[in-house]
Amino acid sequence: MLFHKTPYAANFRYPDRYKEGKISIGNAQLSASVTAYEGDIYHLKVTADHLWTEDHNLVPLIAPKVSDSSNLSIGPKFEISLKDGAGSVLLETIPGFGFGICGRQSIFTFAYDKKMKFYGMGEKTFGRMELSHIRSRFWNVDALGDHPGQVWGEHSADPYYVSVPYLIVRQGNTYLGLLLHNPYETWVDTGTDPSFFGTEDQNRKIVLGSEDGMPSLWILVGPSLAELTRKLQKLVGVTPRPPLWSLGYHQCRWEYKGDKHLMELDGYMTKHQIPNDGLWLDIDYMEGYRVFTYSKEAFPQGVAATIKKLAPNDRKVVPIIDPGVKLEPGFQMYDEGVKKGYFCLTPEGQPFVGFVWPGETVFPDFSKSNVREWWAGYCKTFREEGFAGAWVDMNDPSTGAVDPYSMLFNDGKWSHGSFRNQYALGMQVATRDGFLKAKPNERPFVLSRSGYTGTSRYAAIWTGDNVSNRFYLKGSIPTTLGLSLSGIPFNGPDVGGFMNDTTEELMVDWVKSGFLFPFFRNHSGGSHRRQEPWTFSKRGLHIITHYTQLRYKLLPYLYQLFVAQERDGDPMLRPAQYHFPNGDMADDMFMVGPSILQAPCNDGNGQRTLKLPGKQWFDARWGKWATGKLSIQCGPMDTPLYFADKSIIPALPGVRTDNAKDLTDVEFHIFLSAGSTETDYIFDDGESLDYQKGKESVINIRASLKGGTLAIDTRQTKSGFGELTGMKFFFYGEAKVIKLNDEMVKAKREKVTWTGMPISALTF
Ligand code: NBV
Repeated sequence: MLFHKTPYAANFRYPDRYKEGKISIGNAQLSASVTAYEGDIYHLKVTADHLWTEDHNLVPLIAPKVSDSSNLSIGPKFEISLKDGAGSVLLETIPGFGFGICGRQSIFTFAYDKKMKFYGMGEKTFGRMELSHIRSRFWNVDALGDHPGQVWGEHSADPYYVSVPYLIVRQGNTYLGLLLHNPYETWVDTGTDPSFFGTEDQNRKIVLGSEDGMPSLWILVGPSLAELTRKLQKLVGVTPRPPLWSLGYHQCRWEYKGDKHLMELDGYMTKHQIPNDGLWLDIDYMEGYRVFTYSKEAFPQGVAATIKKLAPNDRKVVPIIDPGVKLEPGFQMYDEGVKKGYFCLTPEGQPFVGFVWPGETVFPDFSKSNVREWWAGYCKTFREEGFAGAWVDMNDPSTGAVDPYSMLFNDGKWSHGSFRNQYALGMQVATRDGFLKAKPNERPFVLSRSGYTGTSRYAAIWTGDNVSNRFYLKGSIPTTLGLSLSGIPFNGPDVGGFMNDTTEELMVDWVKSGFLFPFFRNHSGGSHRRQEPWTFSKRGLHIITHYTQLRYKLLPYLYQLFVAQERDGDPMLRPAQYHFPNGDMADDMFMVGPSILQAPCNDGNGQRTLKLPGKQWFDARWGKWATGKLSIQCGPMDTPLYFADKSIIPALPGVRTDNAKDLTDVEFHIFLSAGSTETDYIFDDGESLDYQKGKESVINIRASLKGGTLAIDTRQTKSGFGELTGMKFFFYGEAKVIKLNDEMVKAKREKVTWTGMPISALTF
């Protein structure tokens, strides 16, 4: 496959006629279904008996109700035209183009306008939010193994681990989404110059194409970015409320293998007062890299004994699980899989052999439900032994130096390309299921490297093997925002960088930039410099500890964002345009929910400029209101972080020196310059599925500031999980008198440290 070339629209044939669901292209007859759904959502699907007969999608989308009103019209040659309510064209095909086929390939092309802007595309490393003039492929790769070495370091590699062929098209402040729901290899072109030389303008097009498989295009109209993202998320499936511990700080390294490392890490975390929930085991914990085994030498008293020793500090242990099964007669998984026909086959009908850590390796065929069940059984046992979550790696699937095309699916009936992009998804479904089988009332946590549309329902994503350099640090913002806008909201990079030696400066900047990302894990390759917090200078350790403690302080707020994700579909991380529609999307800042804006100094020179959107923000460094364009100097300790005016942030009390996180004992930080605001604070046990049966509580908090009097009102609106055991208020604004639920309260001052110097806040 040529990663940087894509099929050309002129080589496709376009319909001669379209009538009553039948498309004619030359002598070929195809069938089309065009369905309108509530919310200005449309689905176009084409089938053809001689080309594509089976839908290989593993996880169906969740369509809203069918609607009888439609702004989408289809012309006599299957021309597509989408208008807004006022009749203006939002998107249309170019005469002579539109939907086309070339053998088994299919494309949808639309007219390109240079005023259009493009975003999304799932997991990409182009280093920017705006994606005009890009040809990009969607084909899950082991980025490090499948791209030539020269691509690594300071360049973007495309395609990447996760495939979500979803393109956001922006015109002014109207946003549309185009989602290809076809698991085969797909590609997107956002108006590139086909001549390669920058001379061709008239042939620029928007193209969404598939190498094979049933053409299936979803068109969603926002019109705002927030509405669009919610519609997409509900269509592909929201992320279920995760266990609270998974939102904590995770420590990982390709070296940790057993009792000794885990106990050492536990000791250091406690000694340095670094709150930490997850301790991760990389491949060396296994017995000769055999999946679902662990080395007796690494766990002399067994896994359960080590996990028991870690229980007093409530550390969770998460092991890596690779899909490749060692080809070794006598190894139980191998024998079982061969006997029952559970492995992917070659066209010759024998198990496909690749090369991964254990040497020659065969691969469970996750397209088959009995294989997923078999895999789930092993995961169940792992959960029962005490492992709290699963880290599913190499599920691109990575086959080492072996070309993967002869790895077939579904008993050899499905081509490699028909399922490759969903291989990780199948593994996620099975792994999550196994954890649920072991603990039916516990929220499972699965972290995956590769993924596909729908992964959001089963796993979080980490963005694979990055490099310890500024290119990847800076790129982590557009990459994670791209995923967030494309329906994969729970994600984050290896903080500090996986490959090469990190430096203290880089690590500290990465922690300051990433400490509020949805997923927060320090991970590094074993042959590089260690990067646990205590391996840096006293000052480095102090800064990393401070921001980790700050993440824990803000956990109740982060948790609200995950609750909102499941309920409404909003991603935790979002560009400022999510709330402030005007202006271009910046590559170097982001919002964490509706109330926090971060603009880290990632250039390494301690300075940057920033244009704050909207009106006023409370600058967490200096404890005062800020507005408009700012020229910023960043000290080693601080980072530019702002709280939105009119926001109420739930937080854990005081400074968090361990991982205790009782959601019933909270502070509310009220940022209010004038007027009024309100929020709902939702809390539950943070780990079980009881919230689905109503075991959660909701407190409504209102604050209003009038004539120097701040009035705060709290009202419990749901009590399924009881009441708060502690509640404290902090106010950032100007008030002379404070009234709390009609009772007069005297305010006193308290020092709170957000990111820079201690801020004097009112507390009562
Ligand atoms: O299991 C070893 C690594 C792991 O640490 C990393 O996070 C994965 O992305 N794994 C890839 C395999 C080796 C990569 C060179």
